[in-house]
Amino acid sequence: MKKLKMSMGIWGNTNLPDRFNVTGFGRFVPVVDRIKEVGQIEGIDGIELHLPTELDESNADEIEKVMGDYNLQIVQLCGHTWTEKQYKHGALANSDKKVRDAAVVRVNAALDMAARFNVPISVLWPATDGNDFPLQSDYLALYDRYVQSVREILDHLHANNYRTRLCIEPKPFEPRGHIMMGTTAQALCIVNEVNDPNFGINLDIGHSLIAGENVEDQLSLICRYGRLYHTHFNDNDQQCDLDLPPGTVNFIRLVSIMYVLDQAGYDGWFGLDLFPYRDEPRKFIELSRDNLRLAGRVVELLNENGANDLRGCGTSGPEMAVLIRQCIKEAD
Ligand SMILES: [Mn+2]
Repeated sequence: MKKLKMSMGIWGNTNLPDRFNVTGFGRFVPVVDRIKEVGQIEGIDGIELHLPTELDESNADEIEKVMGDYNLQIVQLCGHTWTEKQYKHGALANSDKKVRDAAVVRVNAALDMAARFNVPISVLWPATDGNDFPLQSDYLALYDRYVQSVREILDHLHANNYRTRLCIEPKPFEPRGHIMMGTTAQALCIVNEVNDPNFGINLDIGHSLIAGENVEDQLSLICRYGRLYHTHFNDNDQQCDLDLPPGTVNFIRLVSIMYVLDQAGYDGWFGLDLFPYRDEPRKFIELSRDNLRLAGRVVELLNENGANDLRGCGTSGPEMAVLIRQCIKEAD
């Protein structure tokens, strides 16, 4: 099997408060120790972080050294635009130009740091751009301002000849009641409008699931336009964004996702966006790695056993279900 390149978002392997327990059930782990923990886990070769929360000028040298010690690379660096008070009513689409400008400066700073570490991906998550109350926000204006901010960021990126690719990560709700561009196709619509080779999609599987989406359809649509630049893997039961290890809620769905990625020739990273509120992060990471590998082996067996022909005709639902079951048994 082709080796799966996996990266872990290091916001997940530390203490994780929730809104009902703002002190969390775990213990705070310093960033460098989180990176070391990831580095010790076989099969995880990359990390994902935020600037300035987890990486900034003050600790960049130290992080560079630790990454060298563990042979890790930074796969994704995201400019944090939702944790400070000024962003409570939005960031890149905020109605206040000063706040919007601050968000652009923040993303640009992440891109500047990304250049130092040759980071391939930088995520844009419109976390607080949206609405809670009906008619609270003018969406025509939100889209105008969001696209304008993205164009300014891309101008900065190209003016510096950066190679990092900027990705929208759509999510339908939480923290806002509605987040703008909440579905995959909405994000893709804006990506296609901006039409820049350094601007694409990071599909977070869990976000797509809570939007009620059929993930294999969404991935196929993004790949149709060549805009799938990154992925975030996790699982949930389509009620809330639980960020459980991929394949733990619905393993067959994970197989279907991996099948479509293989079919599309996806050669990017398999990011892990996990929130182990109550469990050991290491268990979440290892379970995720093992489930991704198992699903990958199932996909290989499906390919060897005629899944493509069965699927091509679109008339063999029960036969495909049996084949998937047989391949899971054989792979495990
Ligand atoms: Mn994510």
